[in-house]
Amino acid sequence: MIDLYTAATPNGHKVSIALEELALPYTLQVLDLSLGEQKTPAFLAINPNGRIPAIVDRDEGDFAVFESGACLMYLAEKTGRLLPTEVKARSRVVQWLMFQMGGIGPMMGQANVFYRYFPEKIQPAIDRYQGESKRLFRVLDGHLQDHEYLAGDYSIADIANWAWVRTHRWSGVEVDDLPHLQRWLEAIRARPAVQRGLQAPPSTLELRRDSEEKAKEFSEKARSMVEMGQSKTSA
Ligand SMILES: N[C@@H](CCC(=O)N[C@@H](CS)C(=O)NCC(=O)O)C(=O)O
Repeated sequence: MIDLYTAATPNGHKVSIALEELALPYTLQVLDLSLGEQKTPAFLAINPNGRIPAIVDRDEGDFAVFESGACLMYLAEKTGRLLPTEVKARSRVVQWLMFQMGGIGPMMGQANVFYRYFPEKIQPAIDRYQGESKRLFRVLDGHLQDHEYLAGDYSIADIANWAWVRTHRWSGVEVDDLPHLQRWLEAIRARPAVQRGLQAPPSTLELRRDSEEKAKEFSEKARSMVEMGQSKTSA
């Protein structure tokens, strides 16, 4: 059995989607990030970086894994699925996984901070992170023009990128002019395991439907989390 320490965020959903796709049994340990539950000594013993997601594999001597990309690779390797073993095929998946970990995630994350959470609107910072997110979306769109998935068959690279790109409206970045990216977003959204993973735990904010008021409430909670993360003593 695997314990998944998580919250309803793109990084958290990457791992719950992978667990669902791989049909691995798991328990859900939902942390309230606005209360700082990711900074408790008990959780820091699992992830010294004090962030979700992390997993603990109870069948492997309580082996702990942090960083969502590392969690995806661990689960794929444990089951022999969603990550090929042949050297070049594996490298292609890892390349697109790293593209998300080093590009899409950080850029969209900072777009959210400056566009949604910061009380001051610093327009050059908003433009920088939204612009860089859009540039990365164009890279995905160009690649998906002649590839069904990012790297051969559906893989952890698709799961990682999809969990972030699907939240593009929250970052204030549109994809109307990116038809191949839209096709891929819809194809992955239609997978039953993806739908189940998104319920673990359910998104607090449904990006297509929620009211401005709910978005504001969510942003305020996220802002206090960002401020807490800036404290010098924080993990
Ligand atoms: N690179 C890390 C990023 C993890 C991360 O930023 N997690 C966020 C939620 S998506 C978090 O735990 N935030 C709480 C905090 O900043 O204290 C990963 O991919 O696992």
